[in-house]
Amino acid sequence: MRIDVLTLFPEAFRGPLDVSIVKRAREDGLLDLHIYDIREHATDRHRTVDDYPFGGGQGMVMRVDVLDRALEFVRARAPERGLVVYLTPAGERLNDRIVRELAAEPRLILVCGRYEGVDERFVEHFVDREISIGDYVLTGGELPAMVLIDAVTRHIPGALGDAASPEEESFADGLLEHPQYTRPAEYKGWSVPEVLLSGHHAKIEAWRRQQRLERTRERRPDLLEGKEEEDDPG
Ligand code: 4FV
Repeated sequence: MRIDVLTLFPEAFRGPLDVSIVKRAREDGLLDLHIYDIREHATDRHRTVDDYPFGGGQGMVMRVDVLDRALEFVRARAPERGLVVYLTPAGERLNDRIVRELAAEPRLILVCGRYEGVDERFVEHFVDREISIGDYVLTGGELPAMVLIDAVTRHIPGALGDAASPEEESFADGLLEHPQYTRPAEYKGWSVPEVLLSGHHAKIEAWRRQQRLERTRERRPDLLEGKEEEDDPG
């Protein structure tokens, strides 16, 4: 999978994507990640990428002409067309279903906004999907882009190593994860649920499913809407 990122702060991407699973996915050629500086495509001698909003108001807006040139440049770097994703609080709320959809694309081009965002004509004419990581305002789209890259990389076949698969995890079945325990079996008088030490796999799986259902009911009943009927049509 190829992911291209358009940003005003390429240096922001150093670090979080250079460790552990994402680092190995890049080393193993499973993820081909490229970071591009939008400012490279400004044409005036002050290399301006933003301007005052028409109609007044606070802050600055990123220029459509600079973004268009930057996108055109990036598009030409690889044969696949690439799905253009703009990270914005006004986008679809990122969830497991959307992560899996994006992970199925051969190429993503992520656009990171700054200031008050980008000129709407760029969104209208060049963006395929607008994605939000949550209902709060950040200083830039860079962190949301890294969240998306991390989540999508886990679904690239082989990225989690052959042991683990994204199928056996939170949200895979629309439920929250069951609680986890490891050694020491006893700590400060706190023990581990007996069933987990029983070696009885069927009982362990039944207990874990019950835990996933209970925790989801308590913490995220919204995730169960339309699901309960599905499970026990009784
Ligand atoms: C954001 C979010 C987000 C808005 C103004 C960048 C900022 C600034 N992106 N999910 N929440 N973006 O807050 O995706 O340009």
